[in-house]
Amino acid sequence: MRNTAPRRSQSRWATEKANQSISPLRPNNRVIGHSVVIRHTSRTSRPMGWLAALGALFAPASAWAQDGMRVWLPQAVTTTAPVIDRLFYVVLAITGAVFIGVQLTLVYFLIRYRRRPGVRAGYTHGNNLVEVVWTAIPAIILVWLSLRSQQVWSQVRGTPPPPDLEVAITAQQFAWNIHYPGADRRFGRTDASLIDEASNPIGLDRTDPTAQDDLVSVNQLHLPLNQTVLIHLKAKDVIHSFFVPQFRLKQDAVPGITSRMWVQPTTAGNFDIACAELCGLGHYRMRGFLTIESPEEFQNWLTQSLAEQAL
Ligand SMILES: [Cu+2]
Repeated sequence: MRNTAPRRSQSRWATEKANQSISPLRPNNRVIGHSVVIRHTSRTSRPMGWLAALGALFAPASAWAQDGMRVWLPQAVTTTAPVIDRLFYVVLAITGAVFIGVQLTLVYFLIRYRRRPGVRAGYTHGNNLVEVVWTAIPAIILVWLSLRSQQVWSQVRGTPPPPDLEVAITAQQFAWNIHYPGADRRFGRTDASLIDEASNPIGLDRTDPTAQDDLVSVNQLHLPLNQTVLIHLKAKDVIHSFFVPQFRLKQDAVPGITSRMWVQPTTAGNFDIACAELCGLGHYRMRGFLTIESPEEFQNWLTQSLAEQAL
């Protein structure tokens, strides 16, 4: 017979130790077996707990409401975003139809060929014609999809149309530095030795004549509606990723490489710029603000920001 006495005494010892360590702090707490029963003595803790629970429940709901209560893809606000969406829907329709067809066939076969008394299973060693057909059809679909994807890719990421505006975005831990070239449409010279994190995060050489009308803003990207914008994306320290879901555009910002992408915004509004690459402890707060507005409003913002910068 197994002797369980030592285990019991050990258990009692553990309970007593736990009571000793907990009781002085919380007189109402008790240890039952190995579990601690924590009694809330504060009268305000329960309503606060309910409030916190309600807050946690409504936080995603309010984010959802802010995004126009969408249950599907985010709003598409550039000329190329609907092109990407169309490709997405084509792939979804094909894979969705195949998925439903396969599942229905599976259920039909499960029922039709279920085990029945007196019925022996029939064995088959395959059918060459059927195998050729079910290999050829997916192959044709895949080739067609890759050709279509290539068309979309060259439209979205190929040679950009002549830009109306150019913007340089330099990502850093944990901010987006936005550099506008100003009226002369030429970016001023930048030099890493001139970088001052507080006053000159991109190291713009203010003695350079082309830098005189340049604007550098932090986390504020304003873009004019219906104009083609060429974005030069760089990184100062580690790899970041520029992501605006409404653009359907995500581009890594890699130190030492200038990546180019272009957009033509079609809808005015305020959107978030997210960093989509884990870039350090402050990654979660690397959030930029994108404003798409009419060209007149954009010019006003640019003029006003330049005046504020000169102060
Ligand atoms: Cu980042």
